[in-house]
Amino acid sequence: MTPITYELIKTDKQTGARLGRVHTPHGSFDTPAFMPVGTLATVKTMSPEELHSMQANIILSNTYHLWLRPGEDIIEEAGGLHKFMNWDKAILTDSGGFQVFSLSDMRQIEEKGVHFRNHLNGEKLFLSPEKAMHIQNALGSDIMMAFDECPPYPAAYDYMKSSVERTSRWAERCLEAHRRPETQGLFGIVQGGEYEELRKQSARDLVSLDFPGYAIGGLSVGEPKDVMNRMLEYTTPLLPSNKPRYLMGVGSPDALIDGAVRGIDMFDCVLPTRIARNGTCMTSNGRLVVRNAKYARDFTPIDEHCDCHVCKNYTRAYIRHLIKCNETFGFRLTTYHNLYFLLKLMEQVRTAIKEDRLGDFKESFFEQYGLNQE
Ligand code: PRF
Ligand code: ZN
Repeated sequence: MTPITYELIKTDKQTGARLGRVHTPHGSFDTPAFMPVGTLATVKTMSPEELHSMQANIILSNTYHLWLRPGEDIIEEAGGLHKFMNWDKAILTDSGGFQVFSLSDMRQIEEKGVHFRNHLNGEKLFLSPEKAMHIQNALGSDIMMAFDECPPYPAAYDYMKSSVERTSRWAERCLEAHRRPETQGLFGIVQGGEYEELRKQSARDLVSLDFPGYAIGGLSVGEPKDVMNRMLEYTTPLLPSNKPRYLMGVGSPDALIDGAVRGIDMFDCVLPTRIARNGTCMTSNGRLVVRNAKYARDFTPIDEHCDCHVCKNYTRAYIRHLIKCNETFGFRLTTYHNLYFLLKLMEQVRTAIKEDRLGDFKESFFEQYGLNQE
C-alpha cells in the first residue's frame, strides 16, 4: 500500500484540466498545486510560519544538497527532515539526478550510476539509484523521486533513446532499493526530450512499474514553449488518471496554466524565489523589476490586485530602497509576494476548474499578464 493517494474531484469542461487532492502522511494538498522550493531545508528567507500563512501545503527539497550539507545522517538523527526544519506539512524531495547534471561539470554516466565532482569543493562523488533512495529514506520525505538522467536540450535521438532506457532500468532499481514504501511514496520520472516516440516509450515503461505518481522531467531545459506543450500532450494521456502528475522545474505563471490545461497536478520551480532576490516581482500585469529607478518615488504596492501582507503594507519605493541597500528584509518582502502570487494563481486555477471556466480564465489572465512585460 502506498501512503500517497490521489483523489480526482472533477475535470474542467472547457479544457480537461483536473481538480484534485493528494493525500500524504503529512496532510493533503489541493491540485493543481505549486510547491515552493526549499533546496537546503529552507525556502530561502521564509519561515515555516510565513509559508503556512500563504497556504503552502507542500514544499520541495533536494537530496543532492542535503547529502553534501549537513549529510543525511544528521537529518535522520534529528528525527527526519520535517522535524529538522520544523515543517509539519508535506515534503517532496528531488532525487539528485537533475542537480548532478545541472551543477556539476566533469560527470561520467555509467550503468551503475554517475561519477561527478562536488560543486562546492571539487571532491569526487558517486550517486546511484540505490544511494538516492538511501538518502531520501533517511530524510523521510513524503514523496521521493526516482534517480533519473535529464539530458541537455537538444540531444541526439540515439543518445536520448539509450538514456531513456537506462532511466527505466534505474527506476526499477529505485523501487527495489526503497526501504520505507509504507510511509514514503516514490514517483517515477518520464524522460524522452523532444521525441514523441521516446516520451511514449518512457511513459509506458514507468507505468508498467506501477508508481504511486509520475513526474514529467526533461522539460523547461531550453526548448521552445510549444515543444513543451506538445510533449505534455503526448505524455499525460498515457499516465493513469488515478495518480498525480508532476511537471518538474516549471514555475512561470503562463507555463503553470499551460500545464494545468494539459492535465498536470503539481509543479515546482526556483523562479519566484530566485527572481525575488534580484528585485523582480510577479504581478497580474507581468514582471515588475522593483529595483528600477522609476520606482524610487512610487508609493503604490507591488501589485494593486494582490491582497498579500506585503502589498497591503509596503510600497514599491520602500522595497526598492531595501533591495538597493542589500537589506535582507527587502528580499523577504519580494519572496513573500512572489510565492503568494503563484499560490493564489493556483487557487484561482482550481476555482476556475470547479466552475468549468479555465479556458476563459486562461485567456483573460494571459491578456492582462502580457500587457506589461519588461
Ligand atoms: N529530473 C529531476 N529533477 C528535475 C528535472 C528532471 O528532469 C527537471 C527538468 N525541468 C527539473 N528538476 N530529477
Ligand atoms: Zn502581494
